[in-house]
Amino acid sequence: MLTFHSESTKLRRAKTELNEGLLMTPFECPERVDLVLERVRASGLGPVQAPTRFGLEPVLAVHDRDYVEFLASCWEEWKAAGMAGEAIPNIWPSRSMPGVRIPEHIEGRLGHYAQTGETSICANTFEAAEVSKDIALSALGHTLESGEPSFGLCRPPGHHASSNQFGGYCFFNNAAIAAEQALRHGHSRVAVLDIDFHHGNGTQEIFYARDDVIVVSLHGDPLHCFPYYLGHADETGSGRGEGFNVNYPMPPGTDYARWSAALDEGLARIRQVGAELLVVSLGVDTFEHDPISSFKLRSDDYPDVGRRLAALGLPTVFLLEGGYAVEEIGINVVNVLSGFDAALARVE
Ligand code: SS9
Ligand code: ZN
Repeated sequence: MLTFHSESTKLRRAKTELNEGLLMTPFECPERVDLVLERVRASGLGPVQAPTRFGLEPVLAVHDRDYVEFLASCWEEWKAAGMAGEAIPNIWPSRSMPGVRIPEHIEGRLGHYAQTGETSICANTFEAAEVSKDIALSALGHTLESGEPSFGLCRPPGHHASSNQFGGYCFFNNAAIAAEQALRHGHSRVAVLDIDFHHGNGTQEIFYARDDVIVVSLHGDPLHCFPYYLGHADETGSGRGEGFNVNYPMPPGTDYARWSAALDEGLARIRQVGAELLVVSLGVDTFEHDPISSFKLRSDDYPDVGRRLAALGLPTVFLLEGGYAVEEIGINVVNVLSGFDAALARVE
């Protein structure tokens, strides 16, 4: 399998994440990329290639222009306003303020475009987000051309980013950007399968009213887990998109037996609707030792995840999302990918 990687994903090196009432060193750190890459190389998964540049047009196909412009200028505006630390939102238009306008001051605009308060915007956040989506689009391009699977070593991740808000470490929704481009390159139906521990609320929002992209997400039950306010099983899509959003919320402590049963159901639905290409939002924060999640998947379970995905028989693009047990992230990610490759080899 071909991997797409760029050292520029590490340009974002945030110093602060608001977690448990403390400003901590962010869980979503550049070392994650190094460790996945190291394992890709050590395991002989396949060649590693640099991404090509695609500009902002594919981004604007899923994100609002004013949101993208905000991300592009936020850090400079924040510094110009004399702020001492990183741009961390601390005020939002709330339910008790209906019909609000977007203010001019950067502090107010930051809150307008933020879903959550843990993720800071710092130097080169926009640049890293641009490279991350270029990696996703390069991986998609390779799969469209060759039919072969590919892996985009994306960072920052994307699945929490909605059409007009960042959050949960995500700025551009890499999976949504790739799925939308797959449609524009002639596919009529694409599946996004999100196996990150957290619900892919951004991807859900972007495609909620549509039937050309089916979104299937397996995740911690939002009653107990971030992002808390979306991801319930009765969120099934709206209008013509009814039935094309499929959520599998599962309780803290979920193990591979239960999780893989949900995976099989999700895969059956993807098969049933006739999806022609699969984009996998590949988070490995389902791992038993992940520091911010609560599922119980083991490193040895991940090759079987890859095998089950391969059985769908679709052209497949894997895009990295979360995974914060940094020491094991490479093993867990590459276990999925090599399980997938091994199953394909058996069919050929
Ligand atoms: C846990 C807080 C979780 C954000 C997690 C974002 C995951 C992105 N106490 N904070 S994959
Ligand atoms: Zn996650």
